[in-house]
Amino acid sequence: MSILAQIAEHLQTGDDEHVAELTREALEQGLEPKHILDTGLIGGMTTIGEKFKAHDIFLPDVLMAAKAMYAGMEILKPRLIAEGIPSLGKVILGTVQGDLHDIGKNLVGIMLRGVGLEVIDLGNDVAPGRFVEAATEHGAPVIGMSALLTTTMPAMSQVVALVKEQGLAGKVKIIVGGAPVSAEFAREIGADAYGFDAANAVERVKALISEN
Ligand code: B1M
Repeated sequence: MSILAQIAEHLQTGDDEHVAELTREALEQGLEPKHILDTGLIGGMTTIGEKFKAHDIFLPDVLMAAKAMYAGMEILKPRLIAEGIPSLGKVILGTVQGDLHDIGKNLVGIMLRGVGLEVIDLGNDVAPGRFVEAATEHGAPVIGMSALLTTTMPAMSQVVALVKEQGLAGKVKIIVGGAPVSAEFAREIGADAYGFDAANAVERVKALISEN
């Protein structure tokens, strides 16, 4: 098995120590950092996303894989930064105001980072204006919001309204998700997309960025 296939394999079992060790070894063998990232780390994470989507694995498996991915990325980071690998795009992410649930939002963030997107994570309990400010400050084309409470879902429509008020509609696209959120709700409030799970969120965000 090639060293990159081994990295992908160990990432899927959440073996962060081996992922770090093999990533270091791959660099020593002269492999390109971007090739190690795309084929080894992102390759492994993509399989994790597919398995999670198919319900073949569960949340703890994804979190373990994410930890292993970070271990490999830590080794590659100095080389990737030095070589100036461009990000696929920026996404502002957060859980809406009044809502402290952040597990799903963090999973979405991990999966987005896994495909090479730059995620600016504002955390949880994020005020509507903060999402819009951050999008302007970072020049991000996408805002992603998560809500787990029916009582906090209206905060999502406040962000959509603010984006329109500030003349950013079309330039800044909005994706919403979370257990009580539906595609119908997303349409009703004028959001650009709805993600039903983390893997679907990745597909939808990539589509929104390519539309811009
Ligand atoms: Co709370 N809670 N909780 N809770 N909690 C729920 C959501 C609830 C459904 C439980 C229940 O009653 N059956 C209920 C909400 C009822 C409702 O409004 N309809 C509830 C309640 C009532 C509350 C409190 C009010 C309880 C209280 O204090 N009386 C309180 C509110 C606090 C607050 O936020 N202000 C509260 C508190 C908490 C804890 C702090 C204890 C904890 C959160 C810890 C944390 O997040 N750090 C907690 C938890 C863990 C849950 C449950 C059990 C699990 C949520 C979770 O993490 N799921 C939840 C019951 C449930 O959902 N079954 C419940 C796993 C996670 C991976 O899934 O977040 O859905 P999820 O994310 C998915 C998708 O939704 C999607 O992708 C993810 C991966 O597939 N997704 C997106 C999420 N965000 C997305 C964004 C996207 C796209 C997709 O685009 C940007």
